Amino acid sequence: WGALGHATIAYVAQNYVTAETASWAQGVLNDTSASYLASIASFADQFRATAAGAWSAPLHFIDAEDNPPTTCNVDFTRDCGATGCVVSAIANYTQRAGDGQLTAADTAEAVKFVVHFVGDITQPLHDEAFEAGGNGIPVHFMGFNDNLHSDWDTFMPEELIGGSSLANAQSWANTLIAEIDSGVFAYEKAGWIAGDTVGDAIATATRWATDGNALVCTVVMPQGAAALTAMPDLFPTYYDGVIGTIELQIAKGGYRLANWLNMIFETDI
Ligand code: DCM
Ligand code: DCM
Ligand code: DCM
Ligand code: ZN
Ligand code: ZN
Repeated sequence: WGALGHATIAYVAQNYVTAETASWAQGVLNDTSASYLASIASFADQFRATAAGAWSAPLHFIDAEDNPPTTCNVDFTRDCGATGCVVSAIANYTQRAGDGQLTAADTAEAVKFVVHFVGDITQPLHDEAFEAGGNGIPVHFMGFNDNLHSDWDTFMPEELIGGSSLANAQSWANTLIAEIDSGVFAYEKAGWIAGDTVGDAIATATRWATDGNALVCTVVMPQGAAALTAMPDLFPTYYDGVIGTIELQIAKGGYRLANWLNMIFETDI
């Protein structure tokens, strides 16, 4: 996701963490403001763009070597790669965030990575190898020549919300929180976190990746990539068909992140 998606996931999570988890995270991040998670939600994207952080680029995704739209699946052993992936990164930084023996700087870094990667794993194209997660699929959106990945990460969410500021993210988060509490997500939210355990983070995050990856076949490119490249513009027909899934995945990421942070704080890993 782009900056808007990550900050929105963070604000949703801030709403569902316990008071104890919030105090712990605010202490670790040395930030007691109302944006203590949202402010650091895109740190990993800024870090990855630096020479010192280039090693972390593969940690934002898992390249599932499946065959969409015919077949979608994730196999951790097959797909994670020698340099790591979003699943192994979530496991590593979950352990480090809860370790209790690391320096303050290393603990803060671990929490920042967890906040970002639990978000990225709900973006379906971050769970797909085909054309580098859609970066190699040229499309048109709102008159721009884009790639499909950037439209899912950034431009379709920004079209929905109208900007990418923290205020935009807080506003979107408030909408999603209402849907989670008593709206369209009220009955399915329990399924978003069912079985999640910090004691087996690889299995949990592989399940999250499998959930996102399935949407590549069913929602992102059900007729294949060539059909999307051939469209004069993804707006409005394709956009209208997928924007509800984008909202679902952002809400899911935030709700999961809150539960995950609560478990990191409460559990000896
Ligand atoms: N991006 C963004 N917001 C914009 C335009 C671009 O966040 N308005 C970029 C930042 C990242 C990319 O989108 O480089 C998404 O990165 P990815 O999801 O890593 O981790
Ligand atoms: N990305 C991905 N899968 C890949 C390669 C990249 O999901 N196999 C993501 C990471 C960023 C975006 O695509 O969100 C752009 O990556 P890059 O800047 O590395 O092209
Ligand atoms: N952009 C894009 N696709 C969109 C919207 C914007 O590729 N649907 C690009 C064009 C610019 C950058 O994002 O390179 C910033 O655009 P703007 O100044 O319109 O926000
Ligand atoms: Zn991305
Ligand atoms: Zn990322």
